[in-house]
Amino acid sequence: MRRLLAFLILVLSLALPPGARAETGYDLWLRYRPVEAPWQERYAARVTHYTVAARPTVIAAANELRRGVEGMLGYDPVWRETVMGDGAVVLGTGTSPLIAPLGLPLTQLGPEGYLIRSATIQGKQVTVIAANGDVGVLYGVFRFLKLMQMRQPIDNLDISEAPKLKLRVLNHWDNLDRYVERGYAGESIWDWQKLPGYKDPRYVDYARANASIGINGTVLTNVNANADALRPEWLAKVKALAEIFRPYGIRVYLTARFSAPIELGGLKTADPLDPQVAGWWKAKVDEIYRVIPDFGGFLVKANSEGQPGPSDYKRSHAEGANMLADALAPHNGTLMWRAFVYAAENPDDRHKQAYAEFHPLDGKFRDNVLVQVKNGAIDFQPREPFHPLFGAMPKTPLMMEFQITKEYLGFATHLAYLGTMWEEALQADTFRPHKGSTVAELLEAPVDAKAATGMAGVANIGSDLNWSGSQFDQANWYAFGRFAWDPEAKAEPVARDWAAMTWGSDPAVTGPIVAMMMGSREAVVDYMTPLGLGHLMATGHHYGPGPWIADLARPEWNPVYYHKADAAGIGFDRTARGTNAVGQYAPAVAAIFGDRKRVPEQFLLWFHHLPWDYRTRSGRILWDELVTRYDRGVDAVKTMQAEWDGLKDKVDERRWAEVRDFLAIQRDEAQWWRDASVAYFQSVSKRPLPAGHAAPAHDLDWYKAIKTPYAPGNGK
Ligand code: BDP
Repeated sequence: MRRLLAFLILVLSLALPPGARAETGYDLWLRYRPVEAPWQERYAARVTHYTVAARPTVIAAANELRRGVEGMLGYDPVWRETVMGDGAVVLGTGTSPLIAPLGLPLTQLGPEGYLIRSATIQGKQVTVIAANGDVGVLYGVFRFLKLMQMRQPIDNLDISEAPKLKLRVLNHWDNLDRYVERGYAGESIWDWQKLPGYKDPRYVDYARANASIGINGTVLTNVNANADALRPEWLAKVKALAEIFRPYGIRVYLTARFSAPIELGGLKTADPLDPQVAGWWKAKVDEIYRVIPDFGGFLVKANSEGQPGPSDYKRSHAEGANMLADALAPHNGTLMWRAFVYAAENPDDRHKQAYAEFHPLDGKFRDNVLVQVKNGAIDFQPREPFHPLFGAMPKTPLMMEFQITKEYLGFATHLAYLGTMWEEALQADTFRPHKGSTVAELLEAPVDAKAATGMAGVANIGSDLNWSGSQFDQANWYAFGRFAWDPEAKAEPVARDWAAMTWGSDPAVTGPIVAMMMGSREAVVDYMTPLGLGHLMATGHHYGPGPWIADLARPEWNPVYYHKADAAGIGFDRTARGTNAVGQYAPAVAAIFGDRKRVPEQFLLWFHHLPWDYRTRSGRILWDELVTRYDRGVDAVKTMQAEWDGLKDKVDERRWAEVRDFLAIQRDEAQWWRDASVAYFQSVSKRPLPAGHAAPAHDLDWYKAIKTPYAPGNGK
């Protein structure tokens, strides 16, 4: 009997469709699950064997091709020295003997672009994946595999692609003890303690995933920097990672603590104009390049939130940055200098401080400096207008900084696809120098021929099995790569690509998933900070609502500073009558933002303080509109739950259940946000809830009493 049972179990398990085996999400969007008929046959005819030269990056490309074909088509395409028949995939640069005679138009593709073409070589039908540099070949292979993942034809190809930005980097806010600041996916994947002796195979998968979306740099350490990362024993660990990443076209960068000459060098000062200080940095940089010849450079957070910097010595950000840039320049290193500054001593609107400090420095930075600007002027809120520095420093290379990790958007459990947020920021019209000058365009156009361009994303990667803390947060890592490659990208097709590769190409699966993703960030905005509110999170860890908080040391750390609700109304007056932050934008933009009738309603309370009975565009008064939006956010989460329920048997059980449970957490927390916020604002507005909107489940004190001191990610 027992044997019969065992036999039955065996038969049943063999009968399971392959997609049904438990998946953890570790494979990300590179799942390469078997392709069904008739695609299997069509693809297989086109991938019978491949040719490639023996160089590390093209070998990595070939290995990825083999992995993908093995997974999707069920066989290992063999390597051949040359084209042996139809179906060869020819990988190489324009100079490789099989490709050169084709005279492909590669020049305009730059060092990282690629071309995929169906061609005839020696009378055989082949697919050529060609580039100027080996990394382009690797990118091309990922694209070729994506066609199959997306069930698109591969027989008549003519694709050419090149990245629009030069630097596409992740910023890991990872401490040396593996704690990740604002990390919700476990601890740092850099197992420093075991490096360089043990190299976790996961590092290779990290590199593959990044290369698949064109990321070409990674800052390994936290912006709140620790000088110890620059010590020789640490550089040996960094070198080990650099060697693993190199074949994948990824350079490593470190954060540089501005006071390192004091902490490591024993100097009395870190004054950037002191020759000893400059000498120390030069020697340190030379040492780093001896260890890591293709080291990318530094990222620096200076004079911001307690970090040391040039202002400690009454020097400007340009003086500080240039000193480091000069040390890096002989090695072609890049310095990314953050514009995220605001000071406790400065009573001016925090929104205005970075602009005030950096705008006068336009044109004063060295060529190899990129000033790294967050998308908005405050701090990665669920919604912010674009940063006024974009377009305001035409002589300075600016790079975008987005936050992939969801510090302010519900940590790992809330489903919030950030592609829509990034598209919104990148498509914002700065009107500088003219109407139609979008943020994306400014990022793409180098200020001069040699100047760098770039985009940084604060990583959401950690030691969790699924890398990002949730299945859906992988989409944000993926989307970041896509937007960094092409700032003109659109959120919806990017979501569609990710959904098909990650969950399966069946439109009955991708349709609902894309719909969920596209509305998800707006839902968070609605249940946390609707109508242009911002920064209303609880203190420190930023987990959950805290709009009532008013007792923190620095005024701009308090939520009340941001919403300014009182008996008369709510909102931050940043018009000319208020702080005049609108004056930092181009006049045409200032005219829109500064006019309560013209400002997009999504920024209404960001720029205006308005009476509770102000008539909004829906016809409702402001108070009623606010409550309506909070409820809309909660309802949107319920809709996502229903959509996900409908996918129960269409995706693998384990990932499906994880998402279901996370959505339930999100629903509860959305309700918490809504109820706590409505209870608080009602205590100020003293207005009744509009008809049909339920009273919060508890009184305000109940929400105020909630304390979650162990919420993850808090800076240490
Ligand atoms: C804030 C984070 C803080 C970071 C800071 C930054 O709360 O942990 O150190 O940004 O970007 O959003 O430097």
